[in-house]
Amino acid sequence: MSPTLYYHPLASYCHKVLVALYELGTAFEPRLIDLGNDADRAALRALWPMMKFPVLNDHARGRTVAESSVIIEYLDHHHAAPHILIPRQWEAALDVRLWDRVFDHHVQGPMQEIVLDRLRAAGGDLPAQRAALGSAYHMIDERMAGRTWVGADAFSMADCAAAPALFYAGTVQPFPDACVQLRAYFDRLMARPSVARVLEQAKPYFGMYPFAEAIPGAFR
Ligand SMILES: N[C@@H](CCC(=O)N[C@@H](CS)C(=O)NCC(=O)O)C(=O)O
Repeated sequence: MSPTLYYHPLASYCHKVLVALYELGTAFEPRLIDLGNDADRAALRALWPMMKFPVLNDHARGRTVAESSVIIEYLDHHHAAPHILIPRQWEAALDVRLWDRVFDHHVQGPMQEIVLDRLRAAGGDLPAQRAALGSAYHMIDERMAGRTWVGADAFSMADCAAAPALFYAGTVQPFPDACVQLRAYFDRLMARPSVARVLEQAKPYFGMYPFAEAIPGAFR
């Protein structure tokens, strides 16, 4: 029996896990959660009281797994050809985990605060969050010098985290022109079939996104 993924097609942390599932070729049952629906909220709460998605329910192993990075570690471990997304070599794995954290905390974090501010119509300028994104962009740009993927030589969990983080962050705070390596990395990520598939599935929901007008035409 395939695991069930509780998710929403628009949600950036769900994108991260969907990219991993498609990279690994893991069969799963998608269970869309509408947070405006009481029954869906109750289903999510029963699995993960923090009420955040994605959550993976692996019925066959009797295990519920929350937190996008932990879900990817779990999938990578149990996949028939494990250690595709997290390298077996310890030092290399450490780099992947570091860059995964960078994208979650220093790109998704400030990006989500800016998005929430617009959702609440609070009208804040949020200079600290914008400055944090600017610092992250420059650090990623430097990291990408001479590299194809951010965490390891091959596509890894860090790239799964980078794709949705940069996709949505670019709509709230454009990448500086000078960050040519970051821009080239973003284009490589968007061209990756797993990422393109996730964005294609998100398309019908983009109208719900408060910065929908800033999503590049190629993805709408
Ligand atoms: N640290 C969590 C973050 C998950 C998260 O924030 N998910 C968002 C969607 S992208 C969510 O559940 N939002 C609904 C809410 O906060 O009510 C992870 O990595 O999975």
